[in-house]
Amino acid sequence: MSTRHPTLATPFAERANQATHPLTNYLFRLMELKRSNLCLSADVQSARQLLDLAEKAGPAIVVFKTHYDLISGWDYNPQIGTGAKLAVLARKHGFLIFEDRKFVDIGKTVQMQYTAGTARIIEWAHITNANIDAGKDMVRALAEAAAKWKERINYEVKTSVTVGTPVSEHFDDAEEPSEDGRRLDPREQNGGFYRDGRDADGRKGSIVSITTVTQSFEPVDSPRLSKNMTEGDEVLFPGIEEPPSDRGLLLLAQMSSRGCLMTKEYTQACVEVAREHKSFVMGFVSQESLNTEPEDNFIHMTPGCKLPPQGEGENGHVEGDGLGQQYNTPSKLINVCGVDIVIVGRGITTAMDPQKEAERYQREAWRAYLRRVGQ
Ligand code: 6AU
Repeated sequence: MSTRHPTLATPFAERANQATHPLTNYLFRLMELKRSNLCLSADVQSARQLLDLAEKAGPAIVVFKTHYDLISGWDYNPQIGTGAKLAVLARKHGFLIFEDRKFVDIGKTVQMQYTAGTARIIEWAHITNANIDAGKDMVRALAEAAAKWKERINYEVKTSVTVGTPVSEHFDDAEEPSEDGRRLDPREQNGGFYRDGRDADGRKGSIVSITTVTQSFEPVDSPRLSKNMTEGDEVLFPGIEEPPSDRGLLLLAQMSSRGCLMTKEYTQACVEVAREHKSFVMGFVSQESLNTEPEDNFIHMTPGCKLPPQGEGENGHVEGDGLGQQYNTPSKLINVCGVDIVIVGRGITTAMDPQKEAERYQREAWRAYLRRVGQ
């Protein structure tokens, strides 16, 4: 760990002013406002449990971390699905969404995994992360995808509908992909009927008109994640504006697991890549602060965090999980190792009362931060 890098003694409010990434600036201000440097790792089984946890723990946290691929019943609908619902809760309680996707592949593949496919991570996750074993071009590829997406999101799809009488050449049997690339059931394009006018049961239907949908892009100002969701969508966490539409990346620089194969050279390469992509890379998932150059102001988020059971004192020993995970207390990680945000999963999710436990972690982690900056 760097010895007393200036960021270790600098309050988050000041680091916000120095931040080059708009989302890092926002996150530091949110942390001061909520007096929280806690990220909840919501590794639960179902989408219902996930949303319930976000609703309950939302007030205590600043980042909500997901692994969308371990959630059963994840609804991929971009407007009303799980990501969009999470975005509504993020607006209401004031937290950022971090999809812990750990991208690692060639540039083109990670671009597609990030922006397209089933989950369309970029649509609902403010932050994601990457393992840079595949090389630094992958980070550039993700940065370019995020920049392109941001450019596009500032234009809202305007839909206009016209109705007319069908002509025979409209009824060709080839399936066409929808706007989002999905193969459409021919009935989806034809009001519930197959193209020869039969419905699914083989009955003839009579077609009196055909609807044409035209889409164009118009500029919009709002950076909100999900533009089409209305129910409860207007509730905005007080005291701060909506987060910017910029996306952020954390580099997986060190891991909490026993026997981790990431070398010092790998970690150093992460730091160098981060410095090259300051407008996209916010910082690191790491076990210690990696800020060493005077102008470094990266944010550090750290998993492998647990408090000893109540009554054992904040520095008591915490056992690993028997599957390689190792734990440290918030006090050690924040004060000694110099990290900014602790990532807590099972310490909260398996508690009898996850809401109260999240509040206890929030208090402990914030107290450790205040001690570190001498407040
Ligand atoms: O608190 P836990 O042990 O229940 O959960 C820790 C969470 C899990 C891991 O996938 C993740 O943190 N994690 C990561 C991340 C965030 O990338 C890196 C790491 O080194 N260790 C780790 O546990 O969702």
